Amino acid sequence: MTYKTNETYITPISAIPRILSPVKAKKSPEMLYCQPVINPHVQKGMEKTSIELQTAIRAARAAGAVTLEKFGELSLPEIQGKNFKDFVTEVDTTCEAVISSIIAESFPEDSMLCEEGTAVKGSSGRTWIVDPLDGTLNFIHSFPVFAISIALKESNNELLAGVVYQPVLQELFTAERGKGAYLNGKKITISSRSDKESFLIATGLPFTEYHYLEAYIGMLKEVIHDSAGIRRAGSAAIDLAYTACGRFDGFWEYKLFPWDFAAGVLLVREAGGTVTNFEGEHDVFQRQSIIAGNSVTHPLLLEKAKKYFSA
Ligand code: 2AM
Ligand code: CA
Repeated sequence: MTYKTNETYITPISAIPRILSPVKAKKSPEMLYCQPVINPHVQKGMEKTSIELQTAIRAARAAGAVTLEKFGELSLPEIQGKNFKDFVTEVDTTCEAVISSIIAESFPEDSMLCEEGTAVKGSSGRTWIVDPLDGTLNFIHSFPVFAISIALKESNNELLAGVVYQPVLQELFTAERGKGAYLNGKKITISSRSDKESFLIATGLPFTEYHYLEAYIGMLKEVIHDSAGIRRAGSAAIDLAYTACGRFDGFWEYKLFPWDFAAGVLLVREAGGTVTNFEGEHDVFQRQSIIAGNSVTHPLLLEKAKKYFSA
């Protein structure tokens, strides 16, 4: 059940089916995590949002409440190795169950592709792409940089809607195709910086596959020279959201999955930025590499990616 007030939508954690949630609430979380959600309809300058975006926001908020219940309190048995250095926690799987049930209830015809394995084949041609907890390693280490990422794409791979929600900071990044990108209801735009000396560039380091380590280091060295600084936050969804709102001037990473970048790609594009893969192609779902930036940083990073990564 979602309560609606003049200014806010509130999803109490009790509204999440308990059967989906092995995470035990210790102290009445209803009030603790009833974070005010800015009602998209009452935000000045924000065009009326679709029912799809509203649903994605509701799902992201519900999952965010689950993460906050457990943040800083994970015990070892709750953490499993998915692959080498790739972890999954009970929180990832609970969040995924919460999000997928909310989406499936509202859009039973749509397909779903989720990081922890929930896969639904629908008839509509549209696909929800979900990362229930992006930055799991950070979450495990109580490093408060993680997000929920939910996107909706059409069968031609064009993105329709995207949400990246950072529960600790209560930052909600939203975008719909053709309607701009927003942070907590305020319109955001890509950075306008154009001088190398001031660029803050985000990236992701290789962590499991090392065959491209030399190429990556080669590119990294050049970007170090061509920027004020580099950041490795550990969540591609947040890197892209921060690029969309101008905190970062650009972002590049190799070997990402659709759930890591789908929502963030729409955020950057709707904020006026450019996103391609390392080949410069617009359809980012064809490969696993991402470059995002403004009219100066995107070409700069693309040129270096082509130099170091083309065979
Ligand atoms: P995840 O937390 O959802 O798995 C950043 O490099 C991206 O890689 C993140 O979006 C993160 O998504 C993923 N990732 C998976 N394992 C990682 C690891 N050991 N270190 C850093 N990032 C990891
Ligand atoms: Ca991820």
